[in-house]
Amino acid sequence: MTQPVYIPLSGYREYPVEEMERRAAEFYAEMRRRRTVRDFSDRPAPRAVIEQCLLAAGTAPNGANLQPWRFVVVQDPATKRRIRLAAEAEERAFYESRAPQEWLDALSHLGTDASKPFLETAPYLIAIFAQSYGLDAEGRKVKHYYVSESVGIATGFLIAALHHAGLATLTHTPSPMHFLNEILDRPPNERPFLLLVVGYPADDATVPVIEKKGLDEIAVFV
Ligand code: IYR
Repeated sequence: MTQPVYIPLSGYREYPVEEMERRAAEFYAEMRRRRTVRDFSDRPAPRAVIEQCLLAAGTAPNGANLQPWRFVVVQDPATKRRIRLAAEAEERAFYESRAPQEWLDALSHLGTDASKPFLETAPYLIAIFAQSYGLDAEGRKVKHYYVSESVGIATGFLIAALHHAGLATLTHTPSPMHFLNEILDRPPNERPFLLLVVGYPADDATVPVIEKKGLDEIAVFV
C-alpha cells in the first residue's frame, strides 16, 4: 500500500462560455478535417514532432496509472519491408479466404485490398503494443487493468496529436499481427494493438467518400 500524495490542481483552465463554445467548435472543425490516408509520400517527417506526439499519447488516462503501452517507432527500411511482407501475407489470407463475405461487403466502399505499399513508403510506422501485464525490477508479474481501454485512449490521443501537428495517419490492423513481436523483438507480455502509419500524404492522395453520423445518431441526452 502506498499513501496518496496530493497537490493542488494547477493545469486546469476555465474559459468564459463563448470562448468554450468557440474552442469546442474549432476543435471539432480541426478533427473533422482528419482523414485516414492510404497514399503516403516518402518525404521524411521530423522526429521531434513524433516524439512530442508520443509524449502527448503518454498523458492518456489509464488503469491505475500503470501506462500499459509501448510505442515502437520503425524507420529502418529493411524492418519496414519485413513488416510489409508479413502484413501482406496475412491480408492476402484475409481478403482471399478468411474474411466472411459480410465483412468484405462492409469494407467494399473503402476500396482496400491486400496490397500495403504504404508500409514501406511512409517514413514512420508506429507499432503500438498493449502490455497485458508488467514486470517489476525482480521480473515478477505486475497486473495491469483496463489495458485495451487505456491503450485505445492513448492511441486516440496520438492520432489527434499527429493530425494537429500536420501529419497524416492510417490505423492499420493486419490480423493476426503477432509477427510484429518477432520482427520488433517485443516480449510476450506485449500484444500488438495497432500499426499506425505516419507521414505526409502523397501529392495525389485520394480518400473515399464517407459520411460521419450526426449528433442525433451518436448521442442521446437523458
Ligand atoms: N485489415 C484489413 C481489412 C480492413 C478492415 C477494416 I474493419 C477496415 O476498416 C479497413 C481494412 C486491411 O487493412 O486492409
